[in-house]
Amino acid sequence: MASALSNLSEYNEGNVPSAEKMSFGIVVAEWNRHITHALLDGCVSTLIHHGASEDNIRVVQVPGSFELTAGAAALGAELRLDAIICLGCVIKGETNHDEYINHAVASGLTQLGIQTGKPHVFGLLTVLNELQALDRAGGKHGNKGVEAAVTAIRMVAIRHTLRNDVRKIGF
Ligand code: DLZ
Repeated sequence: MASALSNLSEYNEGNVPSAEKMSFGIVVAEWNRHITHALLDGCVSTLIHHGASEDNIRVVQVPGSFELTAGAAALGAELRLDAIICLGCVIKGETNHDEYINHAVASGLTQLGIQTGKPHVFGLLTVLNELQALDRAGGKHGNKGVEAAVTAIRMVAIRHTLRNDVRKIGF
C-alpha cells in the first residue's frame, strides 16, 4: 500500500502558488479533538507559510464530522471565502457508523463544491484505529491538514487562472 511507504504530506513547495490574497474557512470537528486539532495546526501553519494572513483564516468548530458539511455551508453563506477546508477524524468502531458519516461528508462536500463553485476540501481521516489517525496527524505519514491546506491553495489558484483565461478569451 502506498501509505506504508512514505510521508504523504511531502510536497514540492515550488508548485504551490502564493496564498497572500486568499481567504479560507476551516471547519473542524471536536470528536477526536487531539487528532483534529493536530490537523488544524498543520493546516493553519501551512496556509500562513504560503502567505495567507491570519486575518483571512476563519475557524469554526462543529460537534462531530457529520456536522462538517452543515458547518461549511453556514460558513460559506456568512462570509465571502475563497475556499473551505473541512477537518475531522472518524475512527471505525463496532458498527457501520463510520461508513455513513464518511459517505455523507464526501457527498455533502462534493455537492457544496459544485453548487457554490468554490473549493471544499475533504480533510477527513477515515481510519480503522487511533494509531492510523496519529500517523496521519503529524506522525510517520505526515499531516493531512497540511495536504488539505495545499489542496485549497492550489484549487483557489486554478479557479483564478480559469477566470482570467475566460476574461482574456472574451466569453
Ligand atoms: C457519533 C459519532 C461516533 C460514534 N464516532 C465519531 C467519530 O469517530 N468521529 C467523529 O467526528 N464523529 C463521531 N460521531 C459523532 C457524529 O459525527 C455526529 O456528531 C453525531 O452523530 C451527531 O450528529
